[in-house]
Amino acid sequence: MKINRIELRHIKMILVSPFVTSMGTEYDEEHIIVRVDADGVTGWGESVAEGTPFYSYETVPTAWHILNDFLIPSIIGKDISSVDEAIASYAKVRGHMMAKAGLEAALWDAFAKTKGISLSKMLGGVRDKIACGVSIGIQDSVPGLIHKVEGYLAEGYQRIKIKIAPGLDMQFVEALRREFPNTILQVDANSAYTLDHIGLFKEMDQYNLSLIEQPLGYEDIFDHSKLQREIKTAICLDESIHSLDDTRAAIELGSCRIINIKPGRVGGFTESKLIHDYCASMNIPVWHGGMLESGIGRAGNVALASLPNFTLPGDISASKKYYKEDIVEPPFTINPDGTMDVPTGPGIGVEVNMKILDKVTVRKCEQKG
Ligand code: OSB
Ligand code: MG
Repeated sequence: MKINRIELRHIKMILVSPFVTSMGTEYDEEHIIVRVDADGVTGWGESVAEGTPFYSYETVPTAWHILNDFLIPSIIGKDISSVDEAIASYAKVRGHMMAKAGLEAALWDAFAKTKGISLSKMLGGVRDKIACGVSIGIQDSVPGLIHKVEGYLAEGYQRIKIKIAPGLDMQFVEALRREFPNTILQVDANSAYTLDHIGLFKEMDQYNLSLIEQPLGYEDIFDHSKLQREIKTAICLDESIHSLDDTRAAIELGSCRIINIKPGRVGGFTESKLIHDYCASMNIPVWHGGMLESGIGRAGNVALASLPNFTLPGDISASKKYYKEDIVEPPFTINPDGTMDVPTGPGIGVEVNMKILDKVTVRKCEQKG
């Protein structure tokens, strides 16, 4: 596949409601859309680097730089026979997982379209529907949160995740468990706590949460092993896991019993699959995280989540949970049973609406081979 042209678009999309976490409040989402034109097909990917370095050190400008100055030059104009070959050509670039993942996603889409198969099939997916959950930001009040949860459960979502931060935790967890005794509940701290909070997490054990996501340091693996030994509830790592090696360290140290896979955080679908397969071999369930993606990134997430060991509902929700207008057609919706259909058409299986994409594009650039 000759890589003829690669285009980057810095996009900015307004969220339907502000997303509050221990890291701050997001009103809109900035990402990079990667378009690869190769041998008559067009592949699309999304780099989930954000406008701020609060979840990850990467930002839209750092990913833009790494893509333009290192990743794209290593493949532009070349004839590439596989995604692995592309990855090998930029393997010496350290880190910058979100930049890499955006380009890799566009290449996977292009290769799947060349073969005329869906991205799900190309990645080894086995499901035609995936289980969906929602991630709810920190709310102003307990009644406000309960109201939101009622709405999502009525739509069919199979599990509820809430964001927590010190002082904004037990009251929400306790109320949700009381109101919704049988709902699958989990919390995400985005690294807002330390080992000084062991008592609080022990207290949380009584609420039968399915997991506690990333309670401690954003690169920590060791302290999480100490916390996991002290509590019954499963810890799930998000921020700390950037590779298969991190995953092995976390599992072997007993730092968590569940892994959140986000292709952007681990450098792409290829590393995601390695982590997925390793976790399957260790009886560690995985689920698909989210980064408030547009429909392009979401399509890739849905395809990856169709692999067999994604046994827990993911942070993959309907387009309308995030944005009034998505940049793909059809937008992603959920079924009454809280599942989402995995697209079956070639590649990502959804069309990009160029009019809406143009509307959300802040700047663009291209390289030609
Ligand atoms: O920690 O999982 C996270 C969004 C942005 C950055 C980090 C996280 C999140 C979410 C939202 O929780 C998940 C989604 O896309 O629905
Ligand atoms: Mg998280």
